[in-house]
Amino acid sequence: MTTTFVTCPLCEATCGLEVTSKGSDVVRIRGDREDPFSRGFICPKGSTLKHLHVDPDRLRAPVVRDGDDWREVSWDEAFAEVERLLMPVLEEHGRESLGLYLGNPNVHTMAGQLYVIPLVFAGGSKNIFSASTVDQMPKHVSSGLMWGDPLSFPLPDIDRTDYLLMLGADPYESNGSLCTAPDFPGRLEAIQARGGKVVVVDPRRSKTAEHADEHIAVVPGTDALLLCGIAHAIFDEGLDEVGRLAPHVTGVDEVREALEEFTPEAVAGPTGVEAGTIRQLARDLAAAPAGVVYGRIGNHTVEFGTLGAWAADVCNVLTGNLDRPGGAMFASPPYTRIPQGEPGGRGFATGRWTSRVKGHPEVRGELPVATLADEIETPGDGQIRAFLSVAGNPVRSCPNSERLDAAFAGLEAYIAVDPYINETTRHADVILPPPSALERSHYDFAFSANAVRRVAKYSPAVFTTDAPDEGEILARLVLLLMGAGLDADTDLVHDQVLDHFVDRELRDETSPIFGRDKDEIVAELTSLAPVERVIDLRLRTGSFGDGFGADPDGLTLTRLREKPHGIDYGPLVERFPAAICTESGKVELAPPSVIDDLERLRDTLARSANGTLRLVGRRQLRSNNSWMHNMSVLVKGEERCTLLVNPVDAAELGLEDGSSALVASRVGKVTVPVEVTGDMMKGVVSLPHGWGHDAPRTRMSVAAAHPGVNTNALTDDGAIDPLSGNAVLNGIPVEVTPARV
Ligand SMILES: Nc1nc2c(c(=O)[nH]1)N[C@H]1C(S)=C(S)[C@@H](COP(=O)(O)OP(=O)(O)OC[C@H]3O[C@@H](n4cnc5c(=O)[nH]c(N)nc54)[C@H](O)[C@@H]3O)O[C@H]1N2
Ligand SMILES: Nc1nc2c(c(=O)[nH]1)N[C@H]1C(S)=C(S)[C@@H](COP(=O)(O)OP(=O)(O)OC[C@H]3O[C@@H](n4cnc5c(=O)[nH]c(N)nc54)[C@H](O)[C@@H]3O)O[C@H]1N2
Ligand code: SF4
Ligand SMILES: [Mo]
Repeated sequence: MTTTFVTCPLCEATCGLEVTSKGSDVVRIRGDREDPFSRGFICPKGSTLKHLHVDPDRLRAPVVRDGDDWREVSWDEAFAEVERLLMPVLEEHGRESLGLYLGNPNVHTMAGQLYVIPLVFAGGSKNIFSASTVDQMPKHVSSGLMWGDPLSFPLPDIDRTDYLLMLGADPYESNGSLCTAPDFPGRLEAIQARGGKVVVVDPRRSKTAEHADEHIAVVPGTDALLLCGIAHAIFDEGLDEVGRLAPHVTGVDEVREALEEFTPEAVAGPTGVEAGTIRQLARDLAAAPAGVVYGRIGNHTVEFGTLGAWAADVCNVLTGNLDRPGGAMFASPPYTRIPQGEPGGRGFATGRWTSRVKGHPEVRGELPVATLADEIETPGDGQIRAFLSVAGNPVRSCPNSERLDAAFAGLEAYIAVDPYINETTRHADVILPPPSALERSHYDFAFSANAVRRVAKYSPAVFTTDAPDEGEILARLVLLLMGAGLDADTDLVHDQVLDHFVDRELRDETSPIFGRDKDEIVAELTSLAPVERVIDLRLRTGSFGDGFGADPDGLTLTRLREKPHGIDYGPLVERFPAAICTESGKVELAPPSVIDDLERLRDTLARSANGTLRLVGRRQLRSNNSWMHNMSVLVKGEERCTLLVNPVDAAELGLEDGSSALVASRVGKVTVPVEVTGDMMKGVVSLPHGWGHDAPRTRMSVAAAHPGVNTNALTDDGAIDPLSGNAVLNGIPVEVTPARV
């Protein structure tokens, strides 16, 4: 029996797992009680790493499409086929004819962290799309505009806060997002146990809302208005006290002025939240020794996503809670250093180029995935004809996905890096499957950079495999796209990845290896595998690193491996003002583009809460976006893909619990079982996403037996938050009628 301690790569919580194996079999997976961060917590998905590993539907070898069937081929044949199909299209139609979609699991793999950027460069196309524009792009934009760094998310410091106002997040099901905190529910209960308060704003009484001290039902899509009302009340009642950061914040008066019309009384109608409640929220936030406003999916994937993301932080700044313990803190993962010195930097801008068909501005180098079908379908120079997807299922994850499905069917060449033949990859010509999560090592660069504690953990691979790892697969694609041919050595790419990180350190005056000899540094890393070299380099140059000799007792990958449960370096620390990298060197509370966009929000003050029925989404503990419905342990039991309907609405619409409803939107319709529940706000219905596994030519036999329906057949690709390009996935106007069966 062998025991291996690893980080679960399935969601953002990064729980420590204890994996017991015998030979090539997994005997047991349970929570690692000695993991200093997750302390034994595990959700029902964690142990399914075993089921994923043994799933017969998971591809072990590349497949090439052969009419309606698939043919297993060797890796060499597969890459030869990729070259044969892809390169002529790019040669004839130019680089812009290549589209890329980078899906959610890329943030959970080392390959995604290290090899996707070289892939994007090698592709040479601006037609880059990712899950970010169906998710958190508004928060990147507000963070970029406010403190100059789109990657610095303000994290609710839940372990130390006294007051948490949470909008559009359901961590009892999702285990948290843009806030990595394993056992999020337990940490919320700890706030209550120490006398603090948790308030949840959600049109549905979610499990999280049920456990909160207060649940406030809000009209979908109106959180930005609500938050502006709270900010207004903070000013109005003289509760604004920026505190320590006051000399480093600019734009307070502009915000006060811009929010003049957004009185609690004015926003009460359209949000459905009483003015008195809004004023009380402002008072409670301001009165808490440390409090924080935290918004997630329901505040971001909406019509006013960027405004909502911004307004949440306006409230944090105005109450002195930004970068304050117990407030909204910024992560300081051990593989980075805490900025020192004077604030200021290059700032953040979007719109360096625009999408061809609809002119949407680029944000962080990518275009809104909601416009992907436009780019594939619309003829002309720069039309996408060839496609590469890595770890994504956009035909289920993105708005108006029936249209996207048809668009994918018309591609001239499509290559997917994915372990499954799902609703999207079934359109591929070649599928290149990475090994399972138990067959790769891991260091969570992505989520330790959103974590509420400063943790370091290395996960060795549980099993070895002869198959190429995902970094190797992507490296071969990089070489192909660079025109280096089929026989080029992937070490070229691996070295380029390492070079990038080494060069950055050697140039950085704050690095312990600033100005040192490159060969000497690289020589210390050469005995390691490609990914491990980067991990070692980053740990050694990070806050606790050995600095390649500067601190002989400091952290190295070898020392971290001696602590298989990981190391906890304590709670978050203040980073501002030094970490502010706007051009002004100040926190910009009133970025001009945001203030301009308030005009659009102002127009909604006249909207009434009643009238249109609106569709929202939800997550479920036993489900993970679109790809884990093939695990029978997760999908067994009652049907979970149901339409939640308030009893009053159900009576008006003629729907009964257990009956079928036809849900129709501007772009599509689905027929779905109804669950009548007082948990839903009147006028709002809810469907989970990621379902709809009844498409032909997929290979997910368990999922196909529990298909559910695709909610993104209803979401509208024409609706986009203009500042971030994020899709609007919540608050979709729908009509619901009894379905004739
Ligand atoms: N209506 C609605 N739609 C939504 C959302 C919503 O709330 N409502 N949420 C959105 C959000 S937040 C997100 S992040 C997106 C997610 O949507 P996607 O980016 O499409 O990601 P997944 O659905 O998680 O699909 C993951 C794919 O990656 C594959 N995969 C799994 N592990 C690996 C691996 O290690 N390597 C590789 N190469 N592939 C792997 C799986 O087989 C699957 O095909 O969905 C979005 N869509
Ligand atoms: N089990 C499980 N865990 C997951 C995932 C999963 O698919 N399954 N996906 C992972 C991913 S990729 C992400 S991004 C995170 C997301 O994690 P969360 O942000 O916690 O997302 P959800 O659980 O979808 O919670 C969103 C909540 O917003 C509410 N809502 C909808 N519209 C509105 C609105 O307009 N205003 C307000 N205030 N609320 C609204 C919904 O009712 C729902 O309760 O979860 C991650 N964890
Ligand atoms: S909460 Fe997330 S990280 Fe933890 S075991 Fe479940 S899926 Fe894995
Ligand atoms: Mo996500």
